[in-house]
Amino acid sequence: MTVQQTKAISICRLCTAGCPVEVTIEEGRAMKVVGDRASDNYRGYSCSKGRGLPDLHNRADRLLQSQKRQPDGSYAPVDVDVAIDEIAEKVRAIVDEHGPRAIGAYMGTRVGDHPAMGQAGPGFMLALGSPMRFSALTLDQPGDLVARAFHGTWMGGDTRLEDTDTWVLVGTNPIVSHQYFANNPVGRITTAVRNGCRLVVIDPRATETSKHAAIHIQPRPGEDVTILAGLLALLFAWDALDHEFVAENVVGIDELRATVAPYTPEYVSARADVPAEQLIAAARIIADAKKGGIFCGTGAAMSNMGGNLAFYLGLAMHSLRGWWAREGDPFLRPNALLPTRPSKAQPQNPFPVAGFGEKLRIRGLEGGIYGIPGAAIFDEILTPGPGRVRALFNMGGNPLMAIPETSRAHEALRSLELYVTTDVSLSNNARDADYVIAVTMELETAALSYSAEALTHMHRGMGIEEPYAHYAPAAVPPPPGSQLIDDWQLYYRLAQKLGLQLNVITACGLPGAWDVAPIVHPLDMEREPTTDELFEIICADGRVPFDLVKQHEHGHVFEAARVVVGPRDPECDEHLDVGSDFMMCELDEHRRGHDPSVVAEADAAYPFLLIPRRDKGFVNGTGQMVAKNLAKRSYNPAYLHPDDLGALGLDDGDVVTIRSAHGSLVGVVGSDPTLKRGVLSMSHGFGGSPADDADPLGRGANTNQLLSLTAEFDRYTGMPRMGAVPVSIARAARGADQVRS
Ligand SMILES: Nc1nc2c(c(=O)[nH]1)N[C@H]1C(S)=C(S)[C@@H](COP(=O)(O)OP(=O)(O)OC[C@H]3O[C@@H](n4cnc5c(=O)[nH]c(N)nc54)[C@H](O)[C@@H]3O)O[C@H]1N2
Ligand SMILES: Nc1nc2c(c(=O)[nH]1)N[C@H]1C(S)=C(S)[C@@H](COP(=O)(O)OP(=O)(O)OC[C@H]3O[C@@H](n4cnc5c(=O)[nH]c(N)nc54)[C@H](O)[C@@H]3O)O[C@H]1N2
Ligand code: SF4
Ligand SMILES: [Mo]
Repeated sequence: MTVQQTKAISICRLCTAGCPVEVTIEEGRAMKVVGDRASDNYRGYSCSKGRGLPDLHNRADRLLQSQKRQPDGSYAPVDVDVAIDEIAEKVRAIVDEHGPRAIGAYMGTRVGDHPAMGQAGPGFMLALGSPMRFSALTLDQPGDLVARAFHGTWMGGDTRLEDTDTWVLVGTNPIVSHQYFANNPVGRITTAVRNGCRLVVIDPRATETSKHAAIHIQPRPGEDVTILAGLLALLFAWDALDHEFVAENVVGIDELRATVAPYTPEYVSARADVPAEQLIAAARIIADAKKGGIFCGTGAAMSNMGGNLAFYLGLAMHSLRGWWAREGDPFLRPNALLPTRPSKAQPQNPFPVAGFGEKLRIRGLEGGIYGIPGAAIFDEILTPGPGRVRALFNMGGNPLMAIPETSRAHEALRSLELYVTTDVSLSNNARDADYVIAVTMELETAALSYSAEALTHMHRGMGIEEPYAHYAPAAVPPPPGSQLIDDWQLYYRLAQKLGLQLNVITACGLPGAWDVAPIVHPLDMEREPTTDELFEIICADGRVPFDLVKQHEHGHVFEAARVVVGPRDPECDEHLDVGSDFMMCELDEHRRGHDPSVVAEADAAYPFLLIPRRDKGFVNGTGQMVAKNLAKRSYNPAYLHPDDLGALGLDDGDVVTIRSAHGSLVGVVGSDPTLKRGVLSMSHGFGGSPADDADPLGRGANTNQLLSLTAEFDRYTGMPRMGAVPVSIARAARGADQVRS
């Protein structure tokens, strides 16, 4: 008997690329996923993670029912409505006694799975009146927002990669991460390079992306600021500025020139361990490029406490070279489902970074343009006194594993009066929760390209470049016998039970930058909307009517919605600032505070620098089983250069103890000839709970055990050092893989 197969179109939301996919379905189960060849914007592109969606959905440990922790620590199924009633009662009691600040939320990457979560999650917190909305954003690349605040924004946006002479990529590997050029990064980069674009890649590892580079600078980790300042110093020395653009739009030139001047090729070469000629050759490419771009990524952010200065110097390079899109150029990321924003060939002044957000009780941190520092979450839970966070809602993240200092995470989460999470398995993080609400997965719920589009506001270079939109209904039903809800329904129903009004806010800008008046749509709190009804409201003020979007099964680039960059307002008197006092002070301090003898001493105690990396098979803590199918192993190797392995007397696969000044882990080494010597490259998102036995060859190890939230952190975002972390590596004592981590 042949099993009948059907096909459906959906959108993969595992990463921010949002590729349209074709799902092959048998008996209600997703069996196969491929890129949708009928898509006009992605043209069949997908990656191994997306093609692994069936593995994710059909996983053996899939949660079919919500769970409640029992007094003995075990979990028992609970009816979801009963769970929501109980949670609402507990929230009410905590708010009555301690006020809304006692309720916190943490937003992670899986919030992107459900477009409505971007509204329902924060909307619930807003309605409660709690400012304690933490997110992974401040443990990622908050420097992007901070830098834009100090520099100002160009209202015309970026130039399209394919139209440029060069692109500089600092600590980002878009061919794997899809963070930039997301609708087929490998195809787009290959085409651009073939047409004459010369890539400059700065990365301690030879990556999938650096293969396409005209110049690959392979520095000591954590020296991005040094290198970028060195490149800028050369541009000044050669007078390679776009003088016309600078005269009209840019201030702070003299300050920047003076501050980068000491970053000579000799200084940069010695400090960052790169050949001076290579730096000069890279600067030559940049100086010669009439059109170009620069993107920084997590490599630059993790190693520089969020990367404020690295991202800022990147923007300064853009502005000195006049690389921004000009009048008549295509206006990238014009939005389709969201309202548009003005597109003019003119600058918008810098805007405040902080000083307007919630004051935190620890380390002098406060909220700002980046939200609330995620790095403060555990201390806000553990520090006694008024304002203490007593209940936490985890919205699609993994606070246990993704935030530095895992032992503190475990302690904090366990100390909560109420910890509620949504999840699709009883994950390491879920096993700290009082309630685990079992939710639908991507293919089981309707999809919309809205989340990818909204990212335009969050991070320069993300978002959808074309006026493209896509809606797809659920492709498969939830698993038989399950009782699942969509993540957003948890927050709608809680709001309903607590008598709160939820709103959808369609127009959104950046406070102080794109001052778009919010358009607020109150939801009907009597009758729960369907996901589609909610989408309709979310798209109510969009540029392309939702009905029209729905008519295009494969998604569509709406030609009529294309925008070109408009002219400058004659009365515009705003500027981009490349010499911000704060940033120049930090840049000066970056040089003055550097003492080679202190570095040498640290190198002697901890001879390797740990850096992060993304891998093909998983996104942070999601998809490890896809990775296993691809790589035939389920752990995250601690990659070292083969010569370093040799010098340590280690072989690929040996179990080692890795120590930093702050903690240790038991890991498994892997050989990686693409690495610079002295670098330990390891992915996060692996490992068990601190309550579990170490399992380096099974679940892998969690690099956040090696990090400290307090030793070094950014004064604004609180982001701690998460890259270029000094570590030592030694063969583990026998049986170390059996002991507790
Ligand atoms: N496959 C996959 N895709 C993902 C994710 C995933 O886990 N897996 N995660 C998603 C998320 S949450 C994010 S934020 C994005 C991140 O996207 P990216 O920032 O592009 O992340 P990576 O691909 O790790 O690229 C970072 C690069 O920085 C290099 N690096 C490390 N330290 C340094 C340093 O000190 N200086 C410099 N110059 N380079 C350094 C690393 O070797 C690595 O090649 O990716 C997203 N996409
Ligand atoms: N050491 C170190 N730490 C890092 C980083 C690093 O490079 N190094 N990167 C940082 C970055 S860039 C980011 S963005 C953060 C990511 O931080 P988070 O977003 O907090 O971490 P994730 O692992 O993505 O969390 C996703 C969790 O959701 C659950 N889950 C899986 N599938 C689903 C689903 O379909 N629905 C729901 N509701 N839940 C699901 C799983 O428990 C999974 O662990 O990590 C940060 N932490
Ligand atoms: S994981 Fe990202 S790049 Fe891969 S198919 Fe899904 S959306 Fe596309
Ligand atoms: Mo991220």
